[in-house]
Amino acid sequence: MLVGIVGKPSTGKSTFFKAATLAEAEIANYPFTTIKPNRAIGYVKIECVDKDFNKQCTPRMGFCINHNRFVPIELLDVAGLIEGSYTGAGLGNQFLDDLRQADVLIHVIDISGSVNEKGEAVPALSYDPLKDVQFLEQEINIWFYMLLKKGWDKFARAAKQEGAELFKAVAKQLSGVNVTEDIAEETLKLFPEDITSWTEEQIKNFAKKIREKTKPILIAANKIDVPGSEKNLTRLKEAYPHYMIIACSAMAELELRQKTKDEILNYVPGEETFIIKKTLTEKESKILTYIQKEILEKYHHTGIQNVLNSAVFDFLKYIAIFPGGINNLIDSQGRTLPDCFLMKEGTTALDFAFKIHTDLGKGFVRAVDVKKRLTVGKEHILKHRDVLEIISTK
Ligand SMILES: Nc1nc2c(ncn2[C@@H]2O[C@H](COP(=O)(O)OP(=O)(O)OP(=O)(O)O)[C@@H](O)[C@H]2O)c(=O)[nH]1
Ligand SMILES: [Mg+2]
Repeated sequence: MLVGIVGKPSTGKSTFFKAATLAEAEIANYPFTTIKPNRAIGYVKIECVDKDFNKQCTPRMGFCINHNRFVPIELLDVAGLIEGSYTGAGLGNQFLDDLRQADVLIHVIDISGSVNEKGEAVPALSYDPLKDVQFLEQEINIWFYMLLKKGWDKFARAAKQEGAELFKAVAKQLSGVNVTEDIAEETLKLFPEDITSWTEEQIKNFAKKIREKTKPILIAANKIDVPGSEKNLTRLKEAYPHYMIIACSAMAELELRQKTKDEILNYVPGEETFIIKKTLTEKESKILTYIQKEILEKYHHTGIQNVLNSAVFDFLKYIAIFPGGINNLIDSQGRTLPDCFLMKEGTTALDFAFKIHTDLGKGFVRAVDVKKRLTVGKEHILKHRDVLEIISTK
């Protein structure tokens, strides 16, 4: 699972990335601070199944705090994109190639309106952040359009050739951006059969539809800590009722995560409260009181964990499945419930067996729903937080 973080310069993409991963990333209030992409592990948070068995798990990857399991995902923070990047403005859009493998994009917007369209600092609330929603989508759509256009002659030939299947040619051309044959085929069905007759508008529309399926975008309305930002948030939600928009303060999350790492606080990402473990300086105390009053009490979280969870579970509709034995939840190295896999909704017991190991899939005999202690077959559809044992001949 790869989550791309995108947006115009200085909206807080690297701050978001750093808050979610605690990896090193340069942060500064001038545009194009990030040039080379940053890649690191972040986490989605789920209610761990260990508590259903009165146990404490020991994850192989990620971690578990108070029965909150943090399952690893990959995050990618890229350079800022400005309007017309595809024509070479700003850093151009070459770096979009870094996002080819992304499964979902988080569009970080500066909801406090303190950054203009070029990413330059301006007084808070002086720029209208609503203007940023469309341009970014368009830039990403144009990226897809340009990739499509590169293969257009091939498509036209495939369309004319007896027996050649157009959707295969389209999927091949766009395989680098995760377009599968299924996606190409279902999207082509929405357009006239003869692609040589398509207008530019239709090609652009096709690129947009394919982009929506392979790189869906949700919005992180960042810098909500800046006084007056709530009004912009309300306007944004009203203007884009069908978008997934989550308010956040990457700066607050970074502060809480870093202080927890330094053992000054106890804070579990995504929670509404934190515990102070050491005497604070006056400055630290002031910052934390602000975070408590202006963010946690108002919004119930800093939003960073919610954005990641929403991207994976609400938007991409993944579920988390744990392998485990009906009589034993411990692996050969003594770890309890060591693994947790993120799978697409609709995953069957057989899909899960293949995910763990091809041999398990090939030799599949039956599976056991460990929580319910029920035997299930190949076609059994799994649910979020299922624990499954696979019985296989191999
Ligand atoms: N008030 C506030 N400021 C923030 C927040 N997140 C980031 N910032 C500030 O916004 C500025 C830009 O942050 P970066 O994380 O470097 O932004 P970026 O989007 O990665 O910028 P580029 O790499 O240049 O595209 C810095 O001064 C940050 O401290 C936030 O949640 N609240
Ligand atoms: Mg950056």
